[in-house]
Amino acid sequence: MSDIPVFRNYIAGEWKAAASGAVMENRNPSNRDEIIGRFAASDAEDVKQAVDAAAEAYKTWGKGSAIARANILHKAATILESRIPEIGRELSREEGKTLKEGIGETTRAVQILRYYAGEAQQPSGEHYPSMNPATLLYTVREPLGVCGIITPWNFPIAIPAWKIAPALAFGNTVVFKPASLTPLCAVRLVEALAEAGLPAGVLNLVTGSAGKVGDPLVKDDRVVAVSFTGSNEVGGELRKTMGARGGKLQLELGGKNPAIVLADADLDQALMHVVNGAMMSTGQKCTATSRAIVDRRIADAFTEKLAQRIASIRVGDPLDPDTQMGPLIDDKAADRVAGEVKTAKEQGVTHVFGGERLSGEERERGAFVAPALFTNVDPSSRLGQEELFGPVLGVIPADGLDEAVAIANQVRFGLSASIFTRDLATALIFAQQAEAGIVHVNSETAGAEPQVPFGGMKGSSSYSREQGKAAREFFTQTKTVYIDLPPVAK
Ligand code: UN1
Repeated sequence: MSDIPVFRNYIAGEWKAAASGAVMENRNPSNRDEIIGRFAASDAEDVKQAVDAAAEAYKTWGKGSAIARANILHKAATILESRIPEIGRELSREEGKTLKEGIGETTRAVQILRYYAGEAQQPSGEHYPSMNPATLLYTVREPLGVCGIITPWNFPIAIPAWKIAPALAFGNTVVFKPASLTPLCAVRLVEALAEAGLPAGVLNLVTGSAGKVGDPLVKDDRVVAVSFTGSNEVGGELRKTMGARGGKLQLELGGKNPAIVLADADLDQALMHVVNGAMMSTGQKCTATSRAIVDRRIADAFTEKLAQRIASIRVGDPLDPDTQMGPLIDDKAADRVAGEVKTAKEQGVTHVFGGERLSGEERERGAFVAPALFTNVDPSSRLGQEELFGPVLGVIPADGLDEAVAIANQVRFGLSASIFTRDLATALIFAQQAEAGIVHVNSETAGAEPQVPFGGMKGSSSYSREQGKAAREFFTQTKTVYIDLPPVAK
C-alpha cells in the first residue's frame, strides 16, 4: 500500500480524475526518490470538459457584480494566508527554492489576490465629452470570455495568482494549465479560490503535459485569450496558433538581465544584489541577473568579492534553514546547465569556478549544481547572449557608462536591468536608455510588486504587461457607448 497522496483536476466545481484515469508523478527535485503526489495526466477530453464548464459559467460570471467577485478574491486571500506555512513548505519540496523563498512566494500570492480584490472595484471605464452636448459618451471595459492560463514551474503559486486573479476579477472564466513539474501549488491555489465560493466552472484546473493539455487548450476557439509565461520557443508556437485563429495572447518569456556596477557604486550593496539576483531560486527566474557589467577599473576587485561570496553559498536541501540555494527543477535542467558551463569552458571563457553537478550522497539524490562564475565574458558569446536559467553569472568588464549601456542593450531580450551608482544623473540616463521593461537603480534585477506593470521589451514579452492596472488592459476589451435621448415632447 502506498501513502502517496492523489490529486485531481477541478472541473465544473468538482475534483475529478482524468477521464482516461491516467496519472503522473511529481517528484522532489532535492530527492528524486520522494514522490510528492500523483496528479491527473489529462488529455484533450479533460480540456474539452473544462472549456465546456468555463463557457457555461461565463454566461453568468461575466455579467455578475464586480463587487461580488472582489469579495471572493478577498476571501481566497484570507484562506491562502492561513495556509502560508504549509504551502510555502510544499512549494519548496515541489520546486526546490529555499523555504524562505517558498514562504515569501506564497505570501506574495496572498498579496496579489488582495490587490485584485481591490482592483476589481476600481472604475472600469471613462466618460468623454461629445461633439453633441446632449450625448452621453462613455467607455466600459468588458470581460473577454474564457481565458487559458498556462504557467511555469519557477513561480508555481505567484504567477498563477497574478494571471488568474485579474482574469477572474474582471469577469472572465478560466481554464488553468499549470507546469507539469509543479501541480501541487496549483491545486493549493485553486482550493483556496474554490473554498472562497467561486461558482462552479468559473475556474477549472487541468493538470498534465504541454502536448496533451496545453495544445488542445490553445487550439479551442472558445478560449478567446491565452496568458503564458515560459520559454521563447513555446511562446513562438503560441504566436502562430493564436495568431491564426485571432485570439488574444500575452507572453512573458526569457531574459538576459544585466546589472551594471559603476566605480562610484556602494560595492557591498552591489555585491549583495548582484549575487541575490543571480543565485536566488537557483538562478531560475526570467528576471535573474546573468550578466554583471562592471567598470573595468574595479572589475578585478569586484570579481574577487563575487567569487568569495558565491563560493560561500550553502547548497542543499531547501527545507534546511541553513541552505541558501536549493536544486534546479529536475535532473534534465541540472544536466543542461552543467553542459552549458562545460561548453563555455571549452570555448575558452574564463571560468572562475562552479557549474558542475554536485557529488556526495545527499546531493546525488537531487538536481544540485554548484553556483558558477565566469569572468571576462565576451558580450557576443553564447554565455553573454543566451538565457541559461541556472545559477551562472558572467562578469563583463566595460569602459564607463556608455559602453556598459551598449553592452546591456546588445541582447535580444529586454526584461529587467539594474545599475549600481551613487550618481543621480547616471541613474536617470540609464533609466532612459535601458532597453528593458523594468529598470532598477541600486537593487537587483528580480522582483515584482503587484501594483505596478510587469513585462519586458524586445524578445522578452508580447508588448502587453501583467499585474497592476496593466492587467485590466489584457483581460478586458473596451466598449464605447453613445447615448442620445429621443426628442423630449414639448
Ligand atoms: C520576480 O522576479 O520576482 O518567470 C518575478 C519569471 C518571471 C517572474 C519573475 N515571469 O521568472
